[in-house]
Amino acid sequence: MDNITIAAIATPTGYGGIGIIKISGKDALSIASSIFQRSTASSDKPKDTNSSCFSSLKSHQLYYGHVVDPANGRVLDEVLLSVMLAPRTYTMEDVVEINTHSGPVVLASILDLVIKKGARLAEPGEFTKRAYLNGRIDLTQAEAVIDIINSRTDKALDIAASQIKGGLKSSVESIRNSLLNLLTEIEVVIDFPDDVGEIINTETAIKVLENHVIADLKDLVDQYENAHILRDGLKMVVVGRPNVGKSSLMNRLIQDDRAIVTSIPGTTRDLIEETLNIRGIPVIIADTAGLHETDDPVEVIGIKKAQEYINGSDLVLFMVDASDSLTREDYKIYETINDKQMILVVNKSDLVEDDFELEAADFWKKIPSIKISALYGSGLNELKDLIAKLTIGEHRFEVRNTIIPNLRHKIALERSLQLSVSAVEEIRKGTPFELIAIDIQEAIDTLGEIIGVTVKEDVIDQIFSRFCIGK
Ligand SMILES: Nc1nc2c(ncn2[C@@H]2O[C@H](COP(=O)(O)OP(=O)(O)OP(=O)(O)O)[C@@H](O)[C@H]2O)c(=O)[nH]1
Ligand SMILES: [Mg+2]
Repeated sequence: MDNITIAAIATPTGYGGIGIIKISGKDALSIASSIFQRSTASSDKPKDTNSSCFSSLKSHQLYYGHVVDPANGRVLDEVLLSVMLAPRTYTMEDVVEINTHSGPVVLASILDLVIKKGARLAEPGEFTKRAYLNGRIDLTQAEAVIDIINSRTDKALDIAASQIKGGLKSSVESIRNSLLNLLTEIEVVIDFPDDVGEIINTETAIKVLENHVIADLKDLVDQYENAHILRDGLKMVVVGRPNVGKSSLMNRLIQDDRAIVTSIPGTTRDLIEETLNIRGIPVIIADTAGLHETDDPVEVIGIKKAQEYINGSDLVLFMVDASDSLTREDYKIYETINDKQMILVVNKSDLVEDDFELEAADFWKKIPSIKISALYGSGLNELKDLIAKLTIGEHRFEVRNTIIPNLRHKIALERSLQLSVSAVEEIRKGTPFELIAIDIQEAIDTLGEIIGVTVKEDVIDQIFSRFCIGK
């Protein structure tokens, strides 16, 4: 990390009430002072700039005044300046935020001035990266910042909020500390091999590993398996042959006329993605081009896109038309998706009798299925219940269970679990402690990757590249 002062527009671009330019670093205050003229309550006219008065500015206070270009005296905006001095700030550096009126031109002009005065444009996530590198937060808390911003449901927000408070961090730290304590004892044994019995009780060591390491690691991995979808979202795709009603269902679910619906087969040619909330699960739903054999070059591309999307999806809604007999094409589509978790959605049930049963091959009977009418909206609640049941099973989401690792954490947790299990086996076998120490050290380092104590530069870069500029 260089220690150049950084700056960025921290609010979304566009027209609005307030826009914020954030400056962080050792020169934040002097840069802000060089373009800010403070006004007193009795006069809202800019006064002469007096940079030295900035030394008297108190931390965590708001100051009223104007941004003025010192080169020509041009007043750019009436602003509020928040001054926050290190270390009690987001980055643990001096931070100044200029609250301006929000418009693309005014924000860009003020940012430009700040850059001219010596700040560098911040990279995506660089403020949060500094908070991490300066030790205010660990890596899981930094990741939670982006999760909070991206939360699409209340539950996703609860999970991210618990992580930003350090819930996952302290669970991982506590497991890591148990391993560190054990390693310290083992290292003493290695130095004084004759006193093994006095220094370490192997039964106690195994108990520590089993009760305070392995059990807790398993819990966290289970939490991921059971509930990560609540945060990461479910990738769901509607597939079927042309004209069965895929776009009608998508529109119904998102309650918007997003996709064009017509009675002409082959209406949808491109892939259309939307997000929605189904029983608290953030769902990304995709409507696809009807799958069938065609020479139409546009449809061919659409069908290829659909097939690629299906491969990366978590759940397929396989739609067939109740008012029409199943065709060879329906079976062909089934062949391409049968390794996926799916729901057979029998649409247009309004056109058939209530006791209608789909005449399908026996092996289809095992697929969870539901009758709906996308046109009239019937069966949609049952469909949502089924989606939730298949996704999070019977697991009830409890607030106390908000510590939910992400995929990066889970991979590291599994690795340290594997190492700890093997350490127990080796201790039982009487393997020399030198060798056991290697496994334990690696388990410690792997847990360190989660919280960012032992982590490679490229992992850090990859995490922060997901951020937006100004965060
Ligand atoms: N009666 C009835 N008609 C429906 C239902 N769902 C869709 N339709 C009609 O079926 C036709 C095709 O609907 P779409 O939603 O465009 O079907 P699609 O599967 O997206 O079609 P492609 O994009 O061509 O693959 C339209 O005329 C819809 O109004 C339903 O539940 N009942
Ligand atoms: Mg369509």
